[in-house]
Amino acid sequence: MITTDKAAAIAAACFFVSALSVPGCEKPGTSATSTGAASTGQTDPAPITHTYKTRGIIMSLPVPGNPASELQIQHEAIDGFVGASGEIVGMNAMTMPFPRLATGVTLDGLAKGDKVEFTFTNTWSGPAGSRRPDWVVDSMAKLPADTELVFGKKQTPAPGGP
Ligand SMILES: [Cu+2]
Repeated sequence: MITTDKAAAIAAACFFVSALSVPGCEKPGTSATSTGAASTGQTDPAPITHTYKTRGIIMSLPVPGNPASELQIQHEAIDGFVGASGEIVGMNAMTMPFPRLATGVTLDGLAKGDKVEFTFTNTWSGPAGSRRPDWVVDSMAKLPADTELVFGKKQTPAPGGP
């Protein structure tokens, strides 16, 4: 199985890359909303949970008996993706692993190269400044092969911008 640590590390990298192109979001943990909890060292801020719907292409599927295999999807940009600080930072189109499926979600009948529409829920939790993502696929549906997907940049306004 893919460990949560691995998934979180990849997610953090994913988020980091996304944050880089958003002025003002380079250091999510240092925002005014999180410094209070960080300085007191008491209670972690409340988890931030959001569900996203996007489309993509199956790049790889988990193979039974092969712990190194996993579901990877190249997904379209997610404009509304919420970062660790609770602000919308967006996510560019990218390939990322989705190792966890909610109960009842199946990959049966899906093959590499299939186009899909899916939803996933991400929760940021942990201490301010070092929040970790954790995401689970909630639904998965195959799209017609001739569906046109767009793998581009997110359209997320810069914080404080027009
Ligand atoms: Cu991503």
